Amino acid sequence: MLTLELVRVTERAAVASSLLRGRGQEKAADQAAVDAMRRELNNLPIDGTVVIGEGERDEAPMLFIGERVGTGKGPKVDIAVDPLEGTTLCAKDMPGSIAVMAMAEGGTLLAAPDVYMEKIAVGPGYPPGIVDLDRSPEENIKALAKAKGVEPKDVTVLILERPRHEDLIRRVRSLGCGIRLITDGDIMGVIFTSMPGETGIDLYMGIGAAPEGVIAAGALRCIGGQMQGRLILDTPEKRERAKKMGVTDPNRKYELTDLARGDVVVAATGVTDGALLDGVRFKDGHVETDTIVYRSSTGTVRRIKAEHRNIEKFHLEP
Ligand code: VTB
Repeated sequence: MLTLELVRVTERAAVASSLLRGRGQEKAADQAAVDAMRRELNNLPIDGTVVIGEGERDEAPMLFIGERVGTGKGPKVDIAVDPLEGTTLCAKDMPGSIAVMAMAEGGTLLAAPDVYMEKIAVGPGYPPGIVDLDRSPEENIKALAKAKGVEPKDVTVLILERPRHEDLIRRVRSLGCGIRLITDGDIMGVIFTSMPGETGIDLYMGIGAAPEGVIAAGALRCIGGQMQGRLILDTPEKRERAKKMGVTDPNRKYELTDLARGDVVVAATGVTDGALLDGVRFKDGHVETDTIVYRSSTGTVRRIKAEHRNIEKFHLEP
């Protein structure tokens, strides 16, 4: 039942932020998504705690880490939200921004601080441990190619386009691989590896944000891909912040099931058009949304195209 409820939450957040597509206002678009998501979350029959949110209590007025959401009458669950993933993509009306959240059994999602995380992810069907953060990019690509029965040059890697990845990109290219560079949105970047047939992506590598890593892990748990993550805690301040959130070993390499351990449901709705999801469309008399939902306990992936006619419920006034 809660699977569908979750879809409603990301749909509403997507519609709210889609009104600000292409307006160059990252903060306003994000705020619209946050407001809508929080309003809908608080209608759900859950006793939820935000473990991945908009920030720590003193920096985020809403959906802060530790905030209780839901009616309080229902299962104890962990909530991880990224109300508008890819705020810049939305502000520039570029492909790939989504409204996304994960819900899991209480205490089973890693409460990751908002720091960087080194990540590696591959889709399903490979032997366990096929790639590893402790091995070089070259070793990982060669191992993956061998398991896939292709040459390294036939492996396609997705990497965030950032100056910090210059060396990684050079090394991956030196094997002849194709690289899909994305400017933002590495939750979808990781998820893409789980559907190589649809997306053409075999491997995700590089450094993105840690909270996004946990949400992406939730989706991979459903399909059975592999992922590892390691927090980048390169200052005493970050180590302290992580420690307060329960991270005892700052160098720990997290496996997929350390990032998202229990039953987890992840829902993502397109805000702008993307490779996997269409953006929100305003039609005569109704609004259309496109959502994908992953449920780990059954491995079900649902695609939900919705036409919303009760649009007054969306609080569409700017
Ligand atoms: C990535 C990307 C996000 O943050 O996680 C990135 O997927 C990492 O941070 O969409 P930098 O932008 O500092 O490199 C986002 O771009 C925004 O949260």
